[in-house]
This record gives sequence, C-alpha cells and structure tokens, in this order.
Amino acid sequence: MTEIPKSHPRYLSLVTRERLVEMMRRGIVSEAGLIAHGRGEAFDYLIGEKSNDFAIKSEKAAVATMLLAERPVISVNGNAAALSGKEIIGLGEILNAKIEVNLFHRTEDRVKKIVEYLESLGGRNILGPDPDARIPGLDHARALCHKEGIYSADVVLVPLEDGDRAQALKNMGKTVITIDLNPISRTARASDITIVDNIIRAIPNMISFSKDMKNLSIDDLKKVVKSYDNADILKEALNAISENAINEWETQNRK
Ligand code: PTJ
Repeated sequence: MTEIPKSHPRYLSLVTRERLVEMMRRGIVSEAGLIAHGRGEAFDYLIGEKSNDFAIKSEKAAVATMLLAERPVISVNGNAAALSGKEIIGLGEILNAKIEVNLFHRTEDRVKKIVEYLESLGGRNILGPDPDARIPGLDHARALCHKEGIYSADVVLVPLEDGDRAQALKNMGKTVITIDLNPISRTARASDITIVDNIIRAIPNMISFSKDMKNLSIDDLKKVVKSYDNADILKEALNAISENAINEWETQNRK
C-alpha cells in the first residue's frame, strides 16, 4: 500500500483510493468498483466534498422511513462494504435492519468474502450466500436475493446501486432509498429518497440522526417523510453542482 503523507491536501481522497485498491486485491471490491468510485469522486468534488443541506434532508427522511418500516434491509455491495462496512453494521443495529450482500458482479466467492469481512467487523446474521429468491425482471445473477431479506423487505437502502436493480425493486412495490453522488443517475431518479452524499459521510450522519430520531413519535416520523420531495432534492443538488462549477471557474480566472 502506498504511504500517503497526512500533510497531503487530498489526504482523505487518496487514502480512500488506496483502501479500495487494497479491497479489490482482497477480492471484496470488483475491478469495475474502482471505476465506479472514480465517477463518484468527480461528483463529490462538484458538490464540495461535504454533506450539503439537500443531503442532510434526505438522510433524515431516510432514517424516518427506515424507523417506520416493518422489514427494513440494507443491501451491501463491494464498494459499500469496503468504504463503510463497520458503519453499515452499526446503522443496521440501531435501525433494526437486516443486512444482505447483493452484488452486481456476483460470484459466490465474493459474496462469501464480503460476508466474512462484515463478520470480522462485528456483523451477525448477514444474508448473502445461498440465495433462495429472485428479483423479478432482472437477468442473471444480479437478481439473486433472500426471501427473508431483500425479497420481502418493505424498505431497502441500496447504496451505490445500478439503475436497473433500483427500478426492479421499485417495481416490486418497495420503498427504495439510495446513496448516490450522481444526482442524474438512473438510480437517483428511480429511488424514493436519494442521498446525494459520499457514503463515507452519509452513513455516519444517518447513525447520528437515528440516535435522536428513535425517540420521535410515529406521527412525527410520518411528518418528516411527508414533507420530503425527492425531485426538489435532486434539483437542489444539481443547482449546487452548477454554482460550485461556476464559482471554481471564477476563482481560477481571478488568479
Ligand atoms: O460490488 P458490486 O459487484 O455489486 O459492484 C458495485 C458497483 C458500484 C461497481 C456497481 O453497483 C456499479 O457498477 O454501479 P454504477 O452503475 O457504477 O453506479 C454507482 C454509483 O455510485 C455512481 O452513480 C457513482 O457516482 C456513485 N458512487 C461512487 N462512489 C460513491 C458513490 N456514491 C456515494 N458514495 C461514494 N463513495
């Protein structure tokens, strides 16, 4: 692993890249996962590498939705496990959500490795190996899932998802929450709640909101969900991206 000096102005971004490369070598992240991360980084740069107001609103709506859910599930892929495995386990515990490893580039070996990795971080009863159900409308191994997990869930949190599967979950009548730095991706548009934030900030934010929101009444949680509008959030994220790009251009030209 390349040693990154703490003084480097892009320290966090470089350390995160190294982590993904290392996790790819361990067989947890797919090779395509590195490319997906690069796309995410570009959007993160454009939203200012921070949790903006639009992200905070989505994170609160997501927590309220999961607290109100009867069978919430967090779907975990290679990138999500590598970047936020420990935090996802923590969030699952607070929200009483099951965790299921569900992969785009599925191999049984990688599912097993990710489950073992999550268990090494304290995860228990992680679903993934030996699937016994299929998400209708999806071809090949991407459809494989568990009856007691994603298949019967009412609310699914699918971070860094591909558009087809998010839509297929919607078609099953589920409430779909995603974490996706690209506000114009098909996943972002297909989901009920789109958190336009980096997963490495989004999950810790959700943990901290869950601790407070757990004490809210059902009516108050419903109010949070009712006042949420995903189309407005996506518009706010796109406006922020345009403004940041213009500000950056003006700053460069003033030099
Ligand atoms: O582990 P697997 O086999 O399930 O594969 C996982 C990937 C991510 C490779 C797979 O789901 C995939 O190809 O996804 P996409 O279609 O590239 O979509 C990933 C989305 O996540 C893109 O819109 C990225 O902008 C976004 N993204 C990437 N990194 C982050 C992110 N969003 C939030 N936080 C990130 N760190």
